[in-house]
Amino acid sequence: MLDLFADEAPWSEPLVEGAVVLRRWALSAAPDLLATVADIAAQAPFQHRITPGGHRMSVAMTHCGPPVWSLSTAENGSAAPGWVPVPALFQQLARECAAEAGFRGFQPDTCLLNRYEPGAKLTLHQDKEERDLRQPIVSVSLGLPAVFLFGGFERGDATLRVLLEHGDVVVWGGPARLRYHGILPVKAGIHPQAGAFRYNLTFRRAH
Ligand code: MD3
Ligand code: FE
Repeated sequence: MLDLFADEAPWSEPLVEGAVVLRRWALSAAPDLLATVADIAAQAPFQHRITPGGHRMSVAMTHCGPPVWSLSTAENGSAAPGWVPVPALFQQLARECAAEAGFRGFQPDTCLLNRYEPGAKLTLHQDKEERDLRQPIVSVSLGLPAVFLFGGFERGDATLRVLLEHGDVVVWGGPARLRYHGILPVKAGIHPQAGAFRYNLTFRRAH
């Protein structure tokens, strides 16, 4: 396929106040990132979690670093059984991207890895489990493309649609941090590096 963007340098697109899309910023690191994802998944397999309402999530998840949702069980920074530390490559990419978006000194301590198979989606939600909501979240999309929904501060607010593709990075901070957001069902396809999946890595300072 002729890819008109193959030789293009990364560029950035402001989304709303506090959020910026860094297009293709993770493109050159993508093969290493995907190898690292496979490595993490070999130790901490992707799982479909059951929601509090009893539904199996279509997105499969794993993580490195202490998980956001078990603040009470994440102890003292040493790698307890069940999670692996955030790899240096992840740390560095997250730090660079945050700095590019104006968040200097970002040091994520956890990374949530989401894996989408065709049809998988994430309904509108807010991320507010992290202890310090002044810290941004850096998200890296790999593999199949997906339509990201960006809403307001109430579930029913109008949403903006943004296509996120392989290598795209989004930094969410400041007033954007508490906006509702989600992912529309991923369309079937085969990505040359990621196969039949979309992956999303979110770097967070959770603790
Ligand atoms: C906007 N993941 O893991 S990443 C999530 O593509 C999540 O897998 C989506 O939403 C995905 O919680 C979207 C983009 C993202 C992540 C966190 C945000 C957008 C955000 C927090 C606040 C506002
Ligand atoms: Fe989220």
